[in-house]
Amino acid sequence: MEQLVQQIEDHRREIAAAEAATPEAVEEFRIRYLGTKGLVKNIMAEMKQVPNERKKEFGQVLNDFKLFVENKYETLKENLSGQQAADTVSIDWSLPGNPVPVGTRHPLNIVRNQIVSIFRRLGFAVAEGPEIEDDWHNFGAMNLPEDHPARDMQDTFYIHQNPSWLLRTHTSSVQARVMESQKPPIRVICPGRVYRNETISARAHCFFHQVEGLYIDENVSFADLKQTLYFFVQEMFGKNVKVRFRPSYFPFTEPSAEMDISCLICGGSGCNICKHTGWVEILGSGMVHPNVLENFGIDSNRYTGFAFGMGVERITQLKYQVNDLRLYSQNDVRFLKQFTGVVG
Ligand code: 2NM
Repeated sequence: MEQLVQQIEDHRREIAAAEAATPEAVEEFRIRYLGTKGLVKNIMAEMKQVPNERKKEFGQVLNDFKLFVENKYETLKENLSGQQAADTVSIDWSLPGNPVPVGTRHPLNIVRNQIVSIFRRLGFAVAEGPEIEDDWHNFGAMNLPEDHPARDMQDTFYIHQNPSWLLRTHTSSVQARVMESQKPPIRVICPGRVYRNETISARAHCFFHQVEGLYIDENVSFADLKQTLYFFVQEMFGKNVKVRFRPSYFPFTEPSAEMDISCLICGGSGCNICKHTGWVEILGSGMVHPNVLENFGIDSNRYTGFAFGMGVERITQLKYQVNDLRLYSQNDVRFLKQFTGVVG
């Protein structure tokens, strides 16, 4: 009998360490230890070899062992169903994922990129500069006299702490910095935000976006200006659009011209957008004033250049019929999402 008790102890250790990860393994455990031909039944059959006076004592050991094996079996079953619940209830791997909302490019950035890419194809490089400028780069170097109305507090934002600093009113200040640091030939475009002190309405804002261009070399003529800007308009608005130049005035160019295109809405027959003229203004341009060139030590007898400036809001309005400037900065998704998928 001592031998039998020892055997039971060995089995106990083996069973305590048993694991079952699948329903099949749990069933195998049941058959092996608790089945009709299983270990527990076999050991019980040994009872007849135990002397009568020790049968009661051995019966206790056997009973204990049987309960132990049954408990183990229940534990293995419970572990298995807990694991299955975790697998099936909390995560359904077949469900689609939560969509992450993706933003869209801002219409002004789309159009800015389109403008920039057209001029880059013509060999223009992109130049950028600071939005907080000094008087010289924004006004002085651009041939604006001290008493020019654009310098007035009403039109320009000056920095309170030091009024020799201001928010640039055009990106010509970037071109000033290019002329300061590079020698001709110069061929740059300057996209960026500019600031003007205006009352906010559907037609005016205290800031807007510009792309200005500058081309300086020997023998640059007004014909180059016209052909370059005509190419730009055809790429931007299509081959059927007509253009015209009207004489104008800017302190930094001489001669100066404003460029109109035939109205995209009515095709030239007259509508509200073109105020029944058939034409809409899109940019200002001119031959760089000799004073501007000389301000940067560029010999105006040897070099000539043309320059132009356009408002990105204006081009976007014409291209996408945006009729209220405020829409550009109100962050209204109903407006912005209309440009989903527009390339630029
Ligand atoms: C415009 C119209 C005409 C312009 C001139 C210059 C520079 F740097 F050459 F002096 N930059 N941009 C210019 C000329 C800008 O905007 C309506």
